[in-house]
Amino acid sequence: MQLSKDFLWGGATADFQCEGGYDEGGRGLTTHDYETDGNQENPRGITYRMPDGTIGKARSSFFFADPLPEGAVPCFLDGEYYPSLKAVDHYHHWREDLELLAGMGMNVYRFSICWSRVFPTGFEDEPNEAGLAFYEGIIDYCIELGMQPLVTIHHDELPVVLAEKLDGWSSRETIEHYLRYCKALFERFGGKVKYWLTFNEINAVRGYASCGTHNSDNNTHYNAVHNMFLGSARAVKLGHEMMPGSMFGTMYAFSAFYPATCKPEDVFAQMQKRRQSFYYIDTMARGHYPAFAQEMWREKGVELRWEEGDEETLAAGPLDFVSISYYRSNTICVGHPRAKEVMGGDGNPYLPNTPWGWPIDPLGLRYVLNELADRYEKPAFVVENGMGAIDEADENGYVEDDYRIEYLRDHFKCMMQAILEDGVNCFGYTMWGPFDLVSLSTGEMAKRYGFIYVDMDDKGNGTLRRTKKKSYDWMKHVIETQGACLWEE
Ligand code: BGP
Repeated sequence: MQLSKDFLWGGATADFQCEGGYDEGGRGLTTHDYETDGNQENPRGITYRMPDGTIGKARSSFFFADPLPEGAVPCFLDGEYYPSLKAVDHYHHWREDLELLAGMGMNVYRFSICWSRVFPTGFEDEPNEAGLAFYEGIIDYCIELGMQPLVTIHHDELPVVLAEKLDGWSSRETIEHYLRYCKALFERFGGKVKYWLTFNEINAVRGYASCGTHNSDNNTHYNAVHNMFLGSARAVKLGHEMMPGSMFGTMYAFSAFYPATCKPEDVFAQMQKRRQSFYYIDTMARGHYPAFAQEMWREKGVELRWEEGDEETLAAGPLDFVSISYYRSNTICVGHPRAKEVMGGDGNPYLPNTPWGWPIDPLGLRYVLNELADRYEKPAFVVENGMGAIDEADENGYVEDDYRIEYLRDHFKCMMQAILEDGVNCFGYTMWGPFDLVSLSTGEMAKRYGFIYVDMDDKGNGTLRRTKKKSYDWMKHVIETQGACLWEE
């Protein structure tokens, strides 16, 4: 069992989880800057001030975001820690970080561009040259080191000024600003970047941090996402016109869902649960809403603000490939409180969990890759996968991360079986967080994914020294042998 030489192996990051440098190079604030740290017990929050001066914090953990109260303005509060401001200081370590990745033999690097580094408020007519130059440095160095850049245009964040003035993706006007941003990227990086992702985890975004909306109710959410669909379709069309040969995807958080029992009602509930998230990628991959959307809007009390021409816009920019994150699987049963919501479900008694309670299910990756291939008949790319674990580094910064090796080995084998035995056209894999970075859901550093250890704790203390973990050399060998070594272990 061996993958072809042109299979793309790499790592994936997001700007606000690794860059830092929030006030350098003319960067404007981005919505995640206002997110505090947290942990498994205490959710992250967006801190805000009310017109009468009172302060508060709204839970911001991704899909489970709470609304900001009417009149609340996000702000920084004394005594709180905001991990994105410094993150792991990739802004000053990017050369070293890229060299370490290339040292493993990686031939692709997925990273996101911070919108507010390029358009600090989101409203400027012209891009910020220092922002473009920063990313050009990364792209050029990737190419020099033999890694294709894979760019996420919008990784769950907006310039704060734009979020405040327009209520983020609630407004149709945001689409125009997004397209001006896309155009600036295509103009500058066309010819150097072939693979683009218009949005990250489109089925998991909700609320202020990821959509820039103060509300997070269904009506706000589904209308905001409708605007994102339109923005994506127009970006794909524009990208194809400006950069012939370019390939566009959107990242879809693809947890497997299993019926909790073989009771027909549970199996049916599982199908309905799957549709909650297929809704997003069905629309973007096929260029039109699925038939079940009507009933979903009715059930959720959504009044979709259609405008003339929307149908044609969606149809004109379907995705070229489908990219997924895969971390875990869940089970669902009829009557489950989250049976009709995109995220949430129960664990699985047949599977072990990570320390963060995420079920470890390698076969689930093979399952979802097949599901994806059957449903869309488009090339697939696994752009996130990995294991958040507690790493104990010795005095030299070395970590014996056998648990990570085991997790990845089992997932790689299932991915290879999907490709080589089931015939799935999956052309790449980028592991999440190849060097340790800030966790999105909890804001911790303690939840580490990397092949490379970064000496920093949950509050930003540490030398920021980068050291190779045991998994680094293991991964290098996997890439060298195109996965063949996995079958000899
Ligand atoms: C995805 C996001 C990433 C990322 C990853 C791991 O949802 O696209 O930004 O962080 O999940 O999640 P976490 O950091 O919460 O462990």
